[in-house]
Amino acid sequence: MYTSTTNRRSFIKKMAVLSAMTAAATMFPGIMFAGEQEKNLPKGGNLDWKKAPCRFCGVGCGVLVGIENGKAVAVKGDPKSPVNKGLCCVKGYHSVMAMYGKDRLTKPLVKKNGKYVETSMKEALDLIASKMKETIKDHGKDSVSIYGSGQWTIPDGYVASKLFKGCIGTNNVEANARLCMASAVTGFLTSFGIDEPMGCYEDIDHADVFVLWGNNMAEMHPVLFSRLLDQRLKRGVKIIDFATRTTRTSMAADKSILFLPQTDLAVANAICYEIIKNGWVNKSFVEKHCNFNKGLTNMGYGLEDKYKFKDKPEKISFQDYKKFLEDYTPEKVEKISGVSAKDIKYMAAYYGDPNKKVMSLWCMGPNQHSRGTWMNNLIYNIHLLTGKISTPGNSPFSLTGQPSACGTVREVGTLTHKLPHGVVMNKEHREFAAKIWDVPVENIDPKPTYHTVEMFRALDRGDIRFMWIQVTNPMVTMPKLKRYRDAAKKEGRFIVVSDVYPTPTTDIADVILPSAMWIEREGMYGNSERRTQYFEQMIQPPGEAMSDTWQLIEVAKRLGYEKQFYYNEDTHIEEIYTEYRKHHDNKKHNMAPLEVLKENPGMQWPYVEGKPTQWRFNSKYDPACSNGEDFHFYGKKDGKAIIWQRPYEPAAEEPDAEYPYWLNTGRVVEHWHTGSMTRRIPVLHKAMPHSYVELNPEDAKRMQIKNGDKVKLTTRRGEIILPASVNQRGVPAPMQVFVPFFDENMLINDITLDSFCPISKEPDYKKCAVKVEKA
Ligand SMILES: Nc1nc2c(c(=O)[nH]1)N[C@H]1C(S)=C(S)[C@@H](COP(=O)(O)OP(=O)(O)OC[C@H]3O[C@@H](n4cnc5c(=O)[nH]c(N)nc54)[C@H](O)[C@@H]3O)O[C@H]1N2
Ligand SMILES: Nc1nc2c(c(=O)[nH]1)N[C@H]1C(S)=C(S)[C@@H](COP(=O)(O)OP(=O)(O)OC[C@H]3O[C@@H](n4cnc5c(=O)[nH]c(N)nc54)[C@H](O)[C@@H]3O)O[C@H]1N2
Ligand code: SF4
Ligand SMILES: [Mo]
Repeated sequence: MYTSTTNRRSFIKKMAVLSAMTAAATMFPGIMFAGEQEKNLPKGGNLDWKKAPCRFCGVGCGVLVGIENGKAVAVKGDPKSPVNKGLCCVKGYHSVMAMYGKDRLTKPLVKKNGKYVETSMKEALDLIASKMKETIKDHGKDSVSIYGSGQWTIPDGYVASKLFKGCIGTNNVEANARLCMASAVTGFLTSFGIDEPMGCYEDIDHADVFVLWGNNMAEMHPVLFSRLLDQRLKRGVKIIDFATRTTRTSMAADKSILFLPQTDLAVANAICYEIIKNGWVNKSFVEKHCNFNKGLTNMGYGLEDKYKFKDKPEKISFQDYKKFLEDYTPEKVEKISGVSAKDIKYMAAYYGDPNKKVMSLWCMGPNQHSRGTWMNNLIYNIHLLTGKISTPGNSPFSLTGQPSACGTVREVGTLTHKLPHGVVMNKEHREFAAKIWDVPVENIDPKPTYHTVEMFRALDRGDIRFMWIQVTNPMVTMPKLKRYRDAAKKEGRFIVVSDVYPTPTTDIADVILPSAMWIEREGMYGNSERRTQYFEQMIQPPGEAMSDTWQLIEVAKRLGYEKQFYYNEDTHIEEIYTEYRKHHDNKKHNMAPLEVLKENPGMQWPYVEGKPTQWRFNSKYDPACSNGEDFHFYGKKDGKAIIWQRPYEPAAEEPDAEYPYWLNTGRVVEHWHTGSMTRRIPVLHKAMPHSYVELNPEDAKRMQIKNGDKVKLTTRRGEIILPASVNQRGVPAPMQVFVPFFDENMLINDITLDSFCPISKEPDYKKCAVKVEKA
């Protein structure tokens, strides 16, 4: 059991004061260096330090958690971790406090006559199982669904997929990574035929130039960003921030280049135009290793229910591609994008210089984009044309957001069309999974059902009647939220929410299950660089809180799947991981055994003959290469990567006379997403107590809005009032505003748009049209 309330409060207070002092003393905002981390350790304590991956972002820092009398009381960066080499950021440093908020959920709650009533875990699980049975009987197997998370551990996602896809036989399995990494996945699949980055963080130590394609790395991937800054001190590397808004990242960069929202498509094509025009194409690489394709255009934006799209790839010649790029001369693109032809040529010259190694980094800018798959393809085009790929320092690197978006969603395959090793549409993949899951192959449905936005639309229509939500807070994070909140509240819907705190999502639940969090249970996460990291259970969860994995196993057994869910309570995590590894038992994806994970600060896959693979597709490093050449893009049948012809197309909703501004949304360094955890960490909450709308100073002046004044934002979906932020942390370009989404009291998603990339189905949270007025 965890600490008593009084102890906990005084502990949190003490930590808050101490850490506020150190945070202010750090050289770089948000980073905690080793010396500073040590200064705050409880005096005279006898801490037992245990290793874990950080709870928060996809960087996946290795941390050491200090345990004293059954409580987690301190965190420091693990000097042995090659990811962070002893550093950690403010979120990681304070992460243990997120487990000790005073309103932690400790008992199951069941809604009876509009009120939540405490019940036992056994009764709550019985109720969930009987509701599922009843719903399947009355409405068919595709009326029950699970909506999970990139913050699920690998075992959580694995048992969810096995239960729903393998046993119940519905592909109604989705995760919040659809809102986050889906475009990265379809980008990889279309360009290379296989998911996840070819390179690794060590690329940072070799690259000469870093181009950030619309991500605020200083705030969102702070420890990795500090590695870039460190290389600049040591080797004078260049950092270019190519973005729509001036952020801390832009301020720290050597050069900040601003473009108009959505026009990154045009600029990327202009860079390719320059590369070809100036003879910077790596001809032998392109001839040996690349094909050229075009796909359908004018794809739409997914705004209507049951929207379907299937691309029709067609081979084209290099000459066709060259001709297509004539529409994208730097001079023409300057007019669309607001980026000067000179700056476009400046970026192209770095990519084109054979003596410069270039690392491109991106996250939500290119992914949450109505042409997100295309944006990912276009960045790969630049690296493929110049042959700057899969070698140390030459690296198109798609950063992931959540601690296990790669590990649990992409690798375990917790998306409607996916299986751990492949896709539901493929007969061999189904047979392979069914054998490991010990279910009849006919159980696995060959047809994908709903991607996330469509899953909530199906709940609204009544096609879905039961939804289990774990480790995600969709009633804050879904776009065009009002529709989906109303949907969840409709008669005849049954919603189960597993969480650690009350949230707007537990507010719409019929059953709330208290979950064990992070090191209160055992598990694994997989980070951006294909590193799988294990953590043991270090402390007891509060009250009746239970791991998400075990909740699912208990329900699976009640549904009659004892044979498939044979796991032993004491050893189930090991059993599940060992079973899971069988899905990836090949040179392209083999995962390290548990003993290796336990001994090391994580291990990268493919893990082949006792060694991790750092650079995939390069025969010098990757044992899966088998074509006898220097490179082998083995994700594609002919071993060649694809350079895609992808045009510029406008956003789903662009500013007009009535709604003249762009609305952009995102995050801040202090808070994790919906703030459910970080707002319960006093020092972080104090540093960033509520949301705001950032305005460009010129716009603010014209509207006579001062910092702190109330501002009304209106879109076609509704309105919201927020305090203005002028000349504070970030500065949007003229006629654009920015709002973070961490504050459940100012739900910006009530007014965002649910348009998505037709290929990835990832919503574009970065763009819609908004009216801005002084309130
Ligand atoms: N402190 C903290 N760290 C986090 C998180 C957190 O909540 N808090 N969340 C984690 C998660 S899950 C994620 S996904 C990442 C997100 O990490 P980021 O992607 O870095 O963060 P965001 O604030 O979502 O997006 C900011 C960027 O979107 C760009 N952008 C806006 N419009 C466009 C456009 O049209 N094109 C392009 N190319 N760029 C555009 C802006 O230029 C800006 O740099 O952060 C992870 N790390
Ligand atoms: N407007 C706007 N909206 C966005 C985005 C944006 O840029 N703009 N970004 C999107 C992106 S990239 C992402 S990744 C999503 C993130 O969206 P969400 O996943 O919805 O947000 P989180 O706050 O991370 O939700 C995690 C929940 O899990 C709970 N929790 C913590 N630990 C545990 C545990 O061990 N077990 C259980 N069961 N629960 C636990 C937390 O209290 C919290 O309620 O938001 C998306 N929404
Ligand atoms: S950078 Fe990310 S993984 Fe590292 S300590 Fe911070 S939140 Fe944790
Ligand atoms: Mo994300």
